Amino acid sequence: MNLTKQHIQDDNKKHLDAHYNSYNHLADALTKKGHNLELILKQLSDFQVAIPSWALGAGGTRFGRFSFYGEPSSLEQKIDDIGILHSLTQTAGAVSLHIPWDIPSDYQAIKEKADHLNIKFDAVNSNTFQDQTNAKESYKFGSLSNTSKAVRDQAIQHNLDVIKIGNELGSKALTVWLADGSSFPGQNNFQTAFQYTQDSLIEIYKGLPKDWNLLIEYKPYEPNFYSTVIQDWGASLMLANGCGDKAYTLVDLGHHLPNTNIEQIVAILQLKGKLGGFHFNDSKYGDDDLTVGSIKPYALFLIFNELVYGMENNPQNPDLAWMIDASHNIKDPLEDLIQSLEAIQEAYAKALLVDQTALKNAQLDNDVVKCQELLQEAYRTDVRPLLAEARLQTGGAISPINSYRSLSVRDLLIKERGKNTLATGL
Ligand code: LRH
Ligand code: MN
Ligand code: MN
Repeated sequence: MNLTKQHIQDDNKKHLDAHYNSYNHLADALTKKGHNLELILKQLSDFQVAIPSWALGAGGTRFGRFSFYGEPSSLEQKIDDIGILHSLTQTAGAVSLHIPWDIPSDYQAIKEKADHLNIKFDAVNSNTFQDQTNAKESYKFGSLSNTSKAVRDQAIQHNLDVIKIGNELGSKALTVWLADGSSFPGQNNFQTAFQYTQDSLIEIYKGLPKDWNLLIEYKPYEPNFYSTVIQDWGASLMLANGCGDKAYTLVDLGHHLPNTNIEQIVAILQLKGKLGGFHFNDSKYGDDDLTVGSIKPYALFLIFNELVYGMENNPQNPDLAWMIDASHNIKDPLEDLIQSLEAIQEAYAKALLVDQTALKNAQLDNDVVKCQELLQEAYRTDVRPLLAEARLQTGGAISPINSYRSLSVRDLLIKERGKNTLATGL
């Protein structure tokens, strides 16, 4: 379907008066407090988040999957869907592919399509947690950490193949997440498994093009429930350091044990120049992959507060690969992604409003109350008009969800693709 700038502009007309009412009010208050609105609007417009190719269909649980009509059934259609998201939000200017779920059949055509929609190819994700059809070796007992050299070699080769695919598309990073671990005590030798993983990652690292990064994701449990080889940021950082300068830790918000202080992890990794990427989602219990900001928006703000501090004070840390890693069973996946993108921008905008100088001074004075007030002053600001203005200025929708609905995007997709489509992936 062709969602043009004109469609969006026409739909914006209904919201313009209300928007300017609230924006002018907010702009006035923020300017009086000394904020540079032009700069904040630019920072918001520049902040682009990759959409994973597997989030565009309705996800499932291990108990069932309920299809959402009009889902994309090819990579081309997935890129089209990201184009829709990007037109409305102006924040989804990248795609992150999972291989082999989304191997392009025609590279030139895919590149042209993405280019036309202003979408870049961000980090590519390898997959050694599922057996692929016709694969010689099985990953049932691990991949890069497997006790069998043949399995490890197959997994290493897969990662090298993924780099090749990403390179053709213009990606600059490989994300490795391993399901490797054990479900029962005694099943694995922890030391051997870790050492094999390090050795395998070094082989993959050697195959990285010069300007590429290796992003190593950690997760404490699932699908293994006794031990996971790369269980936490410490394990990931050790492995990254063992590989070299171009290897970094990737933080997925859902990959922590309850109550972990994620903002502190983020801060220290940036200090050490080792935070490479970020997967956004939200969770109540585990790796729930719920809509960003739907459960713990204040925690997200505190994380962004550290990210903003790091982006301003840690030149030793590279630009981060931002990606949404959420997947749904019950919502329209596009509406869900719009909500996630909005929550990310909201947390980012609030973090940009934190008065860093005043905070530093309050910290020096050990004025604990003032420190909290400064953070909460920013957090309590309703920044939504700022996000809307940033979108409006770049041709997006004042209210992406409302425009998505009033322009009947899903109905048009169903008309085009039919009811019984099934996306690849999760
Ligand atoms: C693992 C994970 C990882 C995978 C994705 C599908 O839980 O977060 O990033 O690639 O989910
Ligand atoms: Mn992830
Ligand atoms: Mn996950």
